[in-house]
Amino acid sequence: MARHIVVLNGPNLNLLGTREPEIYGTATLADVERLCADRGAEHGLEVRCRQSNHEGELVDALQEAGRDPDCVGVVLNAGACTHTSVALHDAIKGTAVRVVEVHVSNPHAREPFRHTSYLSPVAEMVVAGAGVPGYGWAVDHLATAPDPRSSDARGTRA
Ligand code: CA2
Repeated sequence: MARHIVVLNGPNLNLLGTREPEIYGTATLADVERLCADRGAEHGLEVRCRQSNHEGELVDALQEAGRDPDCVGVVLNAGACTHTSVALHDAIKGTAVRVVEVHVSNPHAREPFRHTSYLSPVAEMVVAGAGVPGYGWAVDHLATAPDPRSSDARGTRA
């Protein structure tokens, strides 16, 4: 099996580029997935993209990624589940899969209910407010940063 990154998008992200361009821009989910695939290819990695409007399917995808030794990590924009989901928090923690949390907008600059993330405490990195390019940086990170779970990486971070 090819070494790969999973790009996982949650509820309503299939609507990207169709409404609220002042918040989310005009790029579509297909554009996001193409960007990630191209960026992964630059690093010699396959990128597998999934989108679901269902929390449980996101949990399943995280568990599958965590079981797969060829999965380098997950780029996760969990959409609104970011702000509600203990199940996603537990899935990330329980599988120890590497996760970069991505948001197109900056939730901290929006309504108070978006200021809490259940995922940030268990994410390796968070990219928020950078628009669609943030997905590419998340792929870059997973492809190039030392795996913090490996003994080689211990002591390399400030
Ligand atoms: O900024 C982000 O990427 C978010 O994860 C997007 C979520 C939102 O609930 C988070 O607070 C921040 C919502 C995704 C909905 O996307 C739409 C895009 C276009 C039109 C309608 C919804």
